[in-house]
Amino acid sequence: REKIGIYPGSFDPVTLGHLDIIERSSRMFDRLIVGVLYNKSKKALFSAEERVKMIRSVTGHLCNVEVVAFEGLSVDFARSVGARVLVRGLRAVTDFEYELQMAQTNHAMCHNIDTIFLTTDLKYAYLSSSIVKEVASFDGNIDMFVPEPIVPLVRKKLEERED
Ligand code: COD
Repeated sequence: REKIGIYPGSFDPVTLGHLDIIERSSRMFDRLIVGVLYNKSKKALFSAEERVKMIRSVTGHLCNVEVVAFEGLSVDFARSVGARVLVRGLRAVTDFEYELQMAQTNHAMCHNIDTIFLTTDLKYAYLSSSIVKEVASFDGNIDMFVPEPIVPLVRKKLEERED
């Protein structure tokens, strides 16, 4: 039986911290499916399709990684692709409470799905998609936060929004 894991998230946009979790967790499964949540609110900067494309463009070197958009509960998404493990990243204690609650809710809804947590690489411990958007919106340099091909896309998107 194939070992399939899912890594669900917003990835608005994908950061080097996310990419590190994708690379490391892809080695633990036969297939890792990155699940991009469709606009849970209309607040996302990038559409789900754009986010999927961006993640694909930076994971081409990982041949067991697939990227798809999903709607609804992540446990339903996991079931639909035959995954029993949900991967999440932990940065600091501030992530912990929310992550624990979500993992427990997911487990209560679906007993045969477990969540595993990978601790962030220290280099990326402070990084989040919101920080990237914040810095970029003030014209700050985001080169050290997101994979190289993502930098101009974030700039362009923010410029379009200002118009
Ligand atoms: N280093 C390591 N890990 C990181 C870093 C970093 N620098 N930055 C982020 N991460 C981790 C996050 O901790 C998270 O685990 C993952 O990467 C994705 O992060 P985000 O911020 O892109 O995604 P989230 O946290 O907004 O994703 C939330 C979900 C979409 C997974 C969640 O809302 C969800 O499952 N929604 C669907 C409805 C549902 O099932 N809800 C849960 C039951 S109530």
